[in-house]
Amino acid sequence: MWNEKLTAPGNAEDATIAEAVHRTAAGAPDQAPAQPFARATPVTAPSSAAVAELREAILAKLAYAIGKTPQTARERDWFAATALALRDRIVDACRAGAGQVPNKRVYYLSLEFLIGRLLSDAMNNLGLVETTRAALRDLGIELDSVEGAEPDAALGNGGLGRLAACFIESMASLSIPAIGYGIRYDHGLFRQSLEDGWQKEAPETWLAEGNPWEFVRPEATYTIGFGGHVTMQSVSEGVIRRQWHPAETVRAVAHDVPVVGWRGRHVNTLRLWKAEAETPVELARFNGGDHVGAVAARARVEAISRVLYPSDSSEAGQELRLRQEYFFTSASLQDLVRRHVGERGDLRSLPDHAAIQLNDTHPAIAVPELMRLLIDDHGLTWEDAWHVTTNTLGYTNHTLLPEALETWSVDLMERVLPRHMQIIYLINWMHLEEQGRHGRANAAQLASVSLIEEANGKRVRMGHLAFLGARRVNGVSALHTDLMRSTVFKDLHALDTDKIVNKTNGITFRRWLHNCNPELTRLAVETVGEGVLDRPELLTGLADHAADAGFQARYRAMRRARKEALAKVVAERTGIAVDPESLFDVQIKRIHEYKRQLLNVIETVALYQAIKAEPNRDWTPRVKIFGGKAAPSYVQAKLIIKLACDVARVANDDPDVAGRLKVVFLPNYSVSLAEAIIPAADLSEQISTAGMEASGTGNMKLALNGALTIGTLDGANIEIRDHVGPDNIFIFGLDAAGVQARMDEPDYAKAAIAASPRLAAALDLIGSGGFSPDDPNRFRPIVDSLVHEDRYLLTADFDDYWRAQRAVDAAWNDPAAWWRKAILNTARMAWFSSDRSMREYAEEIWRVRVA
Ligand code: 26V
Repeated sequence: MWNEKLTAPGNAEDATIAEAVHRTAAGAPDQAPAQPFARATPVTAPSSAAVAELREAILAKLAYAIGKTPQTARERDWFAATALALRDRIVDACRAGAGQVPNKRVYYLSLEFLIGRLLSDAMNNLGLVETTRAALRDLGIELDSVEGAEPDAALGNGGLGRLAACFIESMASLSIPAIGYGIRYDHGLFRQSLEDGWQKEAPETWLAEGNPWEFVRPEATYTIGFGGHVTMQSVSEGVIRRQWHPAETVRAVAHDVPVVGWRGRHVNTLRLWKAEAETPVELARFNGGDHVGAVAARARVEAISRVLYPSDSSEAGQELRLRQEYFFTSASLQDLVRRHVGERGDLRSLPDHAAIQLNDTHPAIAVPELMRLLIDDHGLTWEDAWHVTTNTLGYTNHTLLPEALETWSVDLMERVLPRHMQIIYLINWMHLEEQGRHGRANAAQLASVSLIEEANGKRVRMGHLAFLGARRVNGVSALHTDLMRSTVFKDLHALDTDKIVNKTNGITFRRWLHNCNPELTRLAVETVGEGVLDRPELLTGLADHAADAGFQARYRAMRRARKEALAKVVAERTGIAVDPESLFDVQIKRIHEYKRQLLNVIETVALYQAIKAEPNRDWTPRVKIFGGKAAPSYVQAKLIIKLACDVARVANDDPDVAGRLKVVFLPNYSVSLAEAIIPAADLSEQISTAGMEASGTGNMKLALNGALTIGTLDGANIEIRDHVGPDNIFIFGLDAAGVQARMDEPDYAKAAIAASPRLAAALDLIGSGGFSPDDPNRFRPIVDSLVHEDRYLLTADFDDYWRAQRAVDAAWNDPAAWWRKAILNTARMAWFSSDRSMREYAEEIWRVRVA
């Protein structure tokens, strides 16, 4: 089914660009802007019958599902009515393929799905963008404002959660039968505001007015246990059955969000679990007058799906987090086991019909949980259960940072999941025995591969557990996968050298090109043909036009329009006026020391000083744009945000640098804000300490949209360089091996600062209160941590970063060369589609056929 036919319009310098200049990308005050442009697909007017039909469907939803009239409806009501009408179309698409049981399904278990808005995705994939626009316009409503009324589903922290969202969309687009399993958090990632430059967090409330996309499935409810004890019972000669008697239980209720793939060909399900108490209220207590106590137990168990943990490293070790992990993993496994038994009967054939992918170690408790379900509930032998488990599970690692590697104390595990701890001990015992049989029994070797770490109290290593339980373990970029083999998993890798494979991340082009950048998409369609919407590799055809002045002009016009729109967003949200003629230099991602926003801020300070010293040089005008959230407990990251804001205030107010340098920290970075920023970026900052960023995916989104990357040889940056070519990217700094070597040098930071007068001067100004006259010592901790430790090698890379930035300035001053590079980036990024990633997983990990 494909509803709207795309044809290239004759008039290339189309109205949408001019339109964008005049329209404010508003959105609700606290929300990200709606996409302020017409979509690239399609250009021909939709049929009037199709428009009328959808219009009537929306009106009916408004009346009968929302209970409003067009006169009383708010934008949010129009959004809900439109979403419900489109959801019906998704259900129709779903029913077209219903009835057949697929041979094999993929189950993607992820504690995070950072989805963002769904309306534009649904419209675009159903081919109904223009039909919806026209239907709403008939009713006097603008699609842009309806889109702006949809809250982001921010059920994730950053890269890992956004990757899961891209993958689920790609699987639907490739017709890979799949279910994504996660948690339906009442409150997603916190809302960030900046009070005098200090990050403040407020709860996020995406469900405040309900969620029109979801279906509640009370019939898919499972009981999840916690605590209690385990009994043994002899069932026959030599056969002992263990039974877990949990002290506490909670119900997991399925909420399904349909995910429609490209061209509406296939629909998958995102099944999110909500925790509900078995007993909503203890009536006797309530009637006895204890109204609060009567619901206390309920509040305790329902806390499990209340809030997303807002950290993407450390802070592990909290019981609620472990309960969240077990809750969603157990519900998902019970659900898929029940489905398999219903469809096939015998659980020993599970590996033939199910591939379960663990998104990081958060669902690693799946290893003992699947064993428990198979053995205790379904009577399989240990050997059969282990065979099923290790042929069904796959594990993706997303970080090697020590503080982000999950471990759980044995004490806590024994208290919360006593039966699982028994199973883990047995897995470990057999695993270590096996080492002995292979003559690898020395204490150090055994300690390094053991599931139990004994260094600081006994703890279960969840990465090791996932590794042993999985058939394949993958990293997310070539470098990251190599480092997995040579560092954290070195000894486990030696036991089975085929187990670790690489699957470089990708991004869905539907959202990160077609939806967020319709002008560029249209330009691509007009230049290389409509097939590019299905086969991104056709983008390479743009390379033939990269040096063409006319084509460059159109590419620039696209960027210019998006920069003007972003400038309006910046003005609305920060009050700062930025000039779209300037180079827009963008660093958008979680705030983390290893991502080195601080390196960028220090370079900004050095640039500020240089401009003030030589105001009459022809400086390249730049706007430095930052966006990102810090974990609420991450003191240093919050101080870096404050520094960026203080530098911004001083630089933006200084007439000496006016017209040359502006600094902006955009608050409350989100998926929808990313959709507004990325098409407007000229320069993409990917400057992590080499070896520390597993892959990055923002780097791919920005390069696809034609921002040039300034970056280190880290994560997928290396593969991006390989694709776009070394002349079309600005690489600087130490590589991963260089970082390792430098870390072993004593006092390397002091030496680097002494050798760089520019760095020393910038640090002096920051450390002496140059940006914080009200509190001159405010940033001392930042400067001190650089001088005394510099764990992230900022000082080592600073001079080369400065050099690379000046190379960027020079390149910007040669527009024909700059735009050629930008176009070549777009032309050569097709490989980074998450469709490619998903095909690779399907073939090499899941062994499912892709049509
Ligand atoms: C760890 C923890 C530790 C306990 C507290 C909560 C929590 C939450 C998340 C994590 C792991 C975060 C790992 C992560 O997000 N990695 C990112 O994954 C992206 C997708 O593969 C990748 O592009 C980024 O480079 C990588 O940092």
